[in-house]
Amino acid sequence: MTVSELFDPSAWVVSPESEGFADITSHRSHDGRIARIAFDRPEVRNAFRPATVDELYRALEAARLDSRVGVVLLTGNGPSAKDGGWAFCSGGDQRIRGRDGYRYAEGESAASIDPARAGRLHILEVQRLIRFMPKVVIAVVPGWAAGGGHSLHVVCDLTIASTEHARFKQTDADVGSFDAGYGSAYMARQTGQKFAREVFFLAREYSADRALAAGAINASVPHAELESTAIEWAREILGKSPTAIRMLKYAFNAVDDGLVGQQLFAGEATRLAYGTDEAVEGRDSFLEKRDADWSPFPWAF
Ligand code: S0N
Repeated sequence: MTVSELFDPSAWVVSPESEGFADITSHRSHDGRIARIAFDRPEVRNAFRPATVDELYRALEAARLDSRVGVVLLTGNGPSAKDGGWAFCSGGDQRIRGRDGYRYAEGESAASIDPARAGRLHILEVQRLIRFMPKVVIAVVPGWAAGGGHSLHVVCDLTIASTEHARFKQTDADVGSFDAGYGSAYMARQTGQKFAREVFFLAREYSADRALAAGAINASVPHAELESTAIEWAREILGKSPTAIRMLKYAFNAVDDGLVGQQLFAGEATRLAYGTDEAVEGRDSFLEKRDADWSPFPWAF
C-alpha cells in the first residue's frame, strides 16, 4: 500500500497500536526512536472526524509511553487521488459538525460511533498530549494546515513545511469556530500579536516562506526533501541528552502554562531529585524510623 508519495517505506515499520486504524497511519523508524504519525484522509485535505481524533490520540499516547521514542513527526499523507492536492490537516470535518451534536458521516451510524465521543472537541486533548509529552513533536507540513489543522501545527514544538505546497490558513472565523487556547493565544506568543490577529481576523492564505518570515515555522524546504529533512532534524535532536531536551521543553512551556506548566517542570525536577543521595537519605530515615542525617548535604553550592 502506498502511504504517501513522500513516505519511504524502507525507513519505517508499522506501529502495533495502529492495527485497525482507518483515518491515520502510525509508524516507527527501524531503531524505534522516531514515530511518524500521519492523517490519512487526503480526499478531504486530511480533515479529522471524532474517529480520526481517537486514533490520533491512541497513536500519540503509544509514542509517549514508548521509552525508545524521542521525536514524533506529525504529518499528512498525500496527495489526494481526486485532485492531487496536499494537506497536513484541514481541521474538523465540516460535514459531521452539527449544532445539536454529531451528524453521522457516510458509512457511520449510531452503532459505529461511541456516543460518549460524538460531538466532543477532543482534538483539544490531542493538543495537550502534544504539548505535555516529554518528547519533541515536529509538524511536517506537506500542504494545507487550515482551521484546527493550523492549530495543531502551532502547538507542535517545531514546524517544517514544503516550500511548494504548504499553505497556512486559519479559517476558524470563516466557519464560526474559534480555537481560543493554544491555536490563537500561543500563536501570538510565537509571532507577535499583530500577525496572529491578522491570521485569525482575515483568514488569508500564507505560503511556507511567508510563514517562515513571520516566525510561525522553523523551515521551508523543497517538497521532495520534506520528510528526509524532518528525519535529519529528528536524528540531530536524538543525539542530545533526553533529560536536557525534556527539561528544556517543559521550561519553554512553563511560562505560558501557569501552574500546569510548573507542575510538569516540577514533576521532572522531583524525579531527578529522587536520584540523589539526599532524597535516598530522606526515604531511608523514614523506613528505618530514625532522624534523617542531612549533614552531608550543603545549603549552597
Ligand atoms: C483547506 C482548504 C483551504 C483547501 O482548499 P482547496 O485546496 O481549494 O480544496 P477544497 O476543494 O476546498 O477541498 C478538497 C475537498 O476536501 C474537502 N474538505 C476540505 N476541508 C474539509 C473539512 N475541514 N471538512 C470536510 N471536508 C473538507 C472539500 O469539501 C473538498 O471535497 P469535495 O472534493 O468533495 O468538494 C479548504 O478545503 C478549506 O477551507 N477547508 C475547511 C477548513 C476549515 O474551516 N476547517 C474547520 C475549522 N475549524 C476547526 O477545525 C475546529 C475543530 C473543531 O471544532 C471540530 C473538531 C472535531 C469535529 C468537528 C469540529 C468542528 O469544526 O466543529
